[in-house]
Amino acid sequence: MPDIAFGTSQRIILHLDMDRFYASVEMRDRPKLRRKPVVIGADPNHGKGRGVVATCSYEARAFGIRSAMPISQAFVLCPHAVFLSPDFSRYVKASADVMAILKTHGFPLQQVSIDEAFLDVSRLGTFPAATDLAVRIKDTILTRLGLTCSIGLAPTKVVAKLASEVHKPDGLIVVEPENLFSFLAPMPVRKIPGIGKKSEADLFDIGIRTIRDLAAFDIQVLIARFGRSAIALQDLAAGIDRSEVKEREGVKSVSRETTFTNDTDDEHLIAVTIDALAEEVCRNLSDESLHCRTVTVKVRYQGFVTKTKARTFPHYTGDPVTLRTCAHSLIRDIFDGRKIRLLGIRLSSFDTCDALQMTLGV
Ligand code: TTP
Ligand code: CA
Repeated sequence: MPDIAFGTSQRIILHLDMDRFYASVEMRDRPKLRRKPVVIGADPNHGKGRGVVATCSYEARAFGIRSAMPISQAFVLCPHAVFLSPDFSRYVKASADVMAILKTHGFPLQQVSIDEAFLDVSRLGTFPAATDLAVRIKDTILTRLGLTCSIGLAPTKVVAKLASEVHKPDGLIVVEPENLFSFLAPMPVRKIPGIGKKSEADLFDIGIRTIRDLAAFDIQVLIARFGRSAIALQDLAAGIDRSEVKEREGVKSVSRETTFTNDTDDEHLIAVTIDALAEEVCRNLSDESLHCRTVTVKVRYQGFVTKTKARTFPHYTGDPVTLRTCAHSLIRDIFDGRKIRLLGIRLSSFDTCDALQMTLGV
């Protein structure tokens, strides 16, 4: 039976998150970029570019640039930044190198994204021992790979993840059981996984702003207003989180999407774009030695209406021709003649769980 976290937990969870990951790989490999505002993402095209920012250096963040921001806005904020298109194969390699270092310690490992993983280091027995390990991991990643990361150590996964965020870059925050609640209490409720913009606004309406407010609120009132899910949210607010580090939860999908420079209904351009996207996702699939069963095509029309259509094969395949042909047939099924803004392809249902979830959209 897993421990409950608050106060009595014996669990020690380590969460590692690489700092400004894609930008760090670029700056490591091209020293001239260091200390400069570097933006990885779509082509800004002198301010007319239509994709988004994948990530950026902290120097670029000082100008207000953020992940997922339109690249045109990033260009306005800092026109003299160095804008680079992503080179995913190098990020995937760096990610694999980081995960290999984490694996050497023999603790249960759950990779949750390209640059993020949990380790269950409870076996070490004490937080000071776990802290020593965290220092060693940070040191190894820096000396062997030339990259920095931030680590959180805590009795639960949710708190370990929050802890890794608070002191970026190159952070190490340890939240021992007795400090769990004082760590969580002042944070905005939005920090709790499962509370998005909408729930945050609903909670604000009844005067709940911080995690402390949520933990102390009458649960019956919360249930009446938000349903049974309020119980789990209040548990998380009290530091109770029984979720375990799941070793085999890895890759769920490999995807790639692109925004057209001008919205288009040109069938030739659409077909060529599908070819290029298919080639890229198939390359990622083969880099990771994966086979998949499901192909999903996504179309965003002018006005942002988005449609997806998927097909699942009875057998696993890594064959680029099969996957590309499938993508073409899916796009024929959903293309209704309207002008398209964005096209994407996702491959999923893998035959191995050894890799990572990657959304390679810019
Ligand atoms: P994050 O860990 O969210 O961000 P980061 O590593 O760039 O920065 P931080 O130091 O704050 O952790 O994402 C990891 C990588 O995933 C990021 O380097 C690029 C990619 N990514 C996108 O492509 N689009 C996105 O919207 C986000 C958030 C990340
Ligand atoms: Ca990161």
